[in-house]
Amino acid sequence: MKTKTYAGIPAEYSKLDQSKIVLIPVPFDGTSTWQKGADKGPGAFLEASENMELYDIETDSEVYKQGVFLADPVSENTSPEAVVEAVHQATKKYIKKNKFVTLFGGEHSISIGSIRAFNEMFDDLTVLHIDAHADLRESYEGSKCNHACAVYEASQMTNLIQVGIRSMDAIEKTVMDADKTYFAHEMAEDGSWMDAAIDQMTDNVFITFDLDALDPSIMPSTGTPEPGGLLWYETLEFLKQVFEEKNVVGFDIVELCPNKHNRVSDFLAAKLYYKMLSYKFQNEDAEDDFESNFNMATNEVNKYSKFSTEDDY
Ligand SMILES: [Mn+2]
Repeated sequence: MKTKTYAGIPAEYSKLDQSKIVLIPVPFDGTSTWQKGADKGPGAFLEASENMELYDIETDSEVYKQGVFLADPVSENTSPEAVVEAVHQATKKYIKKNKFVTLFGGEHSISIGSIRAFNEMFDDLTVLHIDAHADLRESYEGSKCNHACAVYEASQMTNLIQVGIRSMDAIEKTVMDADKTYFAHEMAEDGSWMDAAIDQMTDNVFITFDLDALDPSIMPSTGTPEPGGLLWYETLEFLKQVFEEKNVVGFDIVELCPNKHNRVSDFLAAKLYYKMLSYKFQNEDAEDDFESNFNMATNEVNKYSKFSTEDDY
């Protein structure tokens, strides 16, 4: 990858020690069922990021001054299981360094590793899953680490809230929590879904954002596009509200499948990532230390049980 610093930011804002934010690229595309190319996602995203203004009008901030460390890409690609484990370890390593950890994929199976790390390190984790697809299969084509299984583990071990869903197999209904699922056709008719979804979240929230949640008219470059998706400003309105009301502990963005003849999706992904950082840090002084609330005491224990106070936020 050509990029030396994220978005070409000055070196003084890109060193690990001084950075509050870590970005882990995961260029993996091993289990896509139809169109390959998500392995090219991080490169296209980083290139677009270098050609983007770094002042955010809406928040009147320059979030890169909080420091963004561009980690080495997770280069493991021998098997989906090995990639998930490599992502899990890399994510955990930087959480323990008291960083705000973000990842850019790659296909959605990488999120199994990132979610596992966040769930081990943070108490009572909500996973906010924004996607066109339910991704709730326990296994698919012989693997539990297929992109079609991205949030099955999260459904069993975390407070999973699904937003934007408009494509699934009937079998996934047996796993899905209907009360915590916001289908696209319902969201299109009734704007109350934003408040309703936020009310169901615990304080610690990890966001896994599959770009195909967005409408293909604004995000054509994705492996499995579905009509009827989220538009730009409603997406930002929702995200902004989540960042304001909850403690977002990290996020990943996945499934950018770049098309060299049409770069608009790369730029959307770059802007979305930067917006999410801007919302996270808009009230933070760049001089102040970042204080992650990860729980060192629980991180060596695999938390196999979903916490039981789920109706009590
Ligand atoms: Mn999807």
